[in-house]
Amino acid sequence: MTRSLSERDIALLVERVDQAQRQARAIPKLTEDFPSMNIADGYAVQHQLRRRRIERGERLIGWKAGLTSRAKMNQMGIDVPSIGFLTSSMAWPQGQAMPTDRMLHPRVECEIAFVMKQALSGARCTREEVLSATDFVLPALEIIDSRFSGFKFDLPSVIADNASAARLVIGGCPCDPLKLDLRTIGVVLEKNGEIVATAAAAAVLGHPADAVAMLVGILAQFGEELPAGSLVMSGGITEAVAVRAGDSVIARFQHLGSISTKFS
Ligand code: OOG
Ligand code: MG
Repeated sequence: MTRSLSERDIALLVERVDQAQRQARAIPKLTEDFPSMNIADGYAVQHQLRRRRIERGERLIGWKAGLTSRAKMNQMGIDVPSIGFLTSSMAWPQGQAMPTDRMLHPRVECEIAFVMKQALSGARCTREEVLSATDFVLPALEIIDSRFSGFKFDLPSVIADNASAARLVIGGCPCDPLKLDLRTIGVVLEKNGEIVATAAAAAVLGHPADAVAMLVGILAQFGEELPAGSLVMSGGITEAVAVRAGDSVIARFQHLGSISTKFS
């Protein structure tokens, strides 16, 4: 797909989203001022934001797939998966309360994280290639926080906002994905001791490794690869759950262990 916006408009949007992310200030979705904005424009903004954050000293640690489960697609009203980048400043240690004062309207997602031992590239990456290039999988929580008012956006806007990436917590037991059937891994998400969502990992595009293959395909469109050592978040298995200061969440994954966090 070719871009519809000029370099000047892209630069303006990069500045707008960067400020919103840094100041935790809500802005209207970008297509309100730029109705012709398309997916390619969204990724152009995201790429420049990535460059800015790396220039400021953040390290690229991997990538995330977003909107990969029916639950997430229905919740957000978008049925096309997308990707975003992950940096060192987004990783949060398990066991340390996560402040919410720099977030607008955080939501928690339970996901399977992949750690890659081999690089992957190409437009037609397969599930089998992903599984054999994976060092191990881990249970993870992603904390998303849209910079758009009311958590309302369309696909070009959310791509520009780096797929709502905010923070992530990983833990549990590293497992070899070839020794498990990832499709049937069940997850129970609890908030403040109550079960708020349950699902099996097949909710993510039929198999979470397919989300990684999809991500590799999108990277290939930009002439990029998924490097060895990357962390990949394969996408929320259940709906995202809103949280605020004082809440605690735990996601219990079958076979992989639990992952929890508390918000302050
Ligand atoms: C977009 C990001 C979605 C996932 O796991 O599906 C995402 C959003 O819903 O704000 O991270
Ligand atoms: Mg996610």
